[in-house]
Amino acid sequence: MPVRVGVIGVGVMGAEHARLLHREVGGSEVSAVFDVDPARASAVAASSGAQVWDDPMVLVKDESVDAVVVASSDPTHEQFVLAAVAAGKPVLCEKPLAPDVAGCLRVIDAEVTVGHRLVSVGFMRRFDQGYLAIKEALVGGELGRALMLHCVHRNARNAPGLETSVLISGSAVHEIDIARWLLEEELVAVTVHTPHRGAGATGTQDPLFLVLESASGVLVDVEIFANAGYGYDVRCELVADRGTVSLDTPSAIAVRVAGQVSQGVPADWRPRFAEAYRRELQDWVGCVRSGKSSRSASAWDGYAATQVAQVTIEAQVSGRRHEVTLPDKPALYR
Ligand code: ISE
Repeated sequence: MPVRVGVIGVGVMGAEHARLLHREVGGSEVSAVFDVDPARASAVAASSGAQVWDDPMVLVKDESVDAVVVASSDPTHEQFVLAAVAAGKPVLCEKPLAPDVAGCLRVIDAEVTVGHRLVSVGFMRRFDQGYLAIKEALVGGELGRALMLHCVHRNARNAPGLETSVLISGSAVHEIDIARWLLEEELVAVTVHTPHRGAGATGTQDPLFLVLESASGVLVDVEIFANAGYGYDVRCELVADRGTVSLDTPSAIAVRVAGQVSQGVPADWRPRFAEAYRRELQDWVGCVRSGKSSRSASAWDGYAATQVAQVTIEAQVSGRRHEVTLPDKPALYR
């Protein structure tokens, strides 16, 4: 029997998750859809054969729903994740788990009370082949000890008037999570530097340059540039004491004509990480069926990412180095 998934929130990401679950992920079907925009819900339901619900809290509990994807607006994530946990149903929540630390901790408390993992958080880069290859190279030992991680995260254009804090909580949060995942340790301090504003900054401090410190002393620098203009460009280089491994923007083709070579640059994250999203959903559905824990980020990872992002936002305002303190990790997440 396929896993019957209810999707809450079918904007850009939710609609894509519904499409993938319906057409490309094996062992799943979309049985229920909710969105604050009934027309959007109806369109996605029609294309995936799902039922439209007008109350997401009822959707979560209904017997026609085995598992839940939460892709609604960030501030609503906590309530829907808590409802899924209360119903004993696996839930994959788009990042962030919650925009605030308190909300993340409430989810952790609820999951610890249940006593087993139900919550996965959609940091899809953990399923990107490039990042998986970097992790494999590091774990393999040939490179030696990690010293630094250089990250570039550029969007072509972001919403005008974007709050500077969203560069951190909405974008750099991916580097915060992937650094923790690659290095397998927590981040304990952060300093934010502010270069000249880019032409497209429109009032936002854009770009930003973050320097994060891991518990063992690895330095992670992140250039976050929301209005780079030319395209979506995510890069990562791990520098270790015997070598480096780096991820550049994968390009399917290079065009050579009239003495020039050109390669396309993705327009945004969706084409760049399309395969990672598919693999993330396939892993999650597989784990829902088998009962095994997903390789996705856990509620603890979601909390840690939000906690570091919040401290980074404070560091951006103060211009000083800020330390990150986390409580002991509950046994459920060790
Ligand atoms: C967006 O919200 C995402 O989550 C993308 O993965 C990220 O690359 C982009 O910068 C964010 O705006």
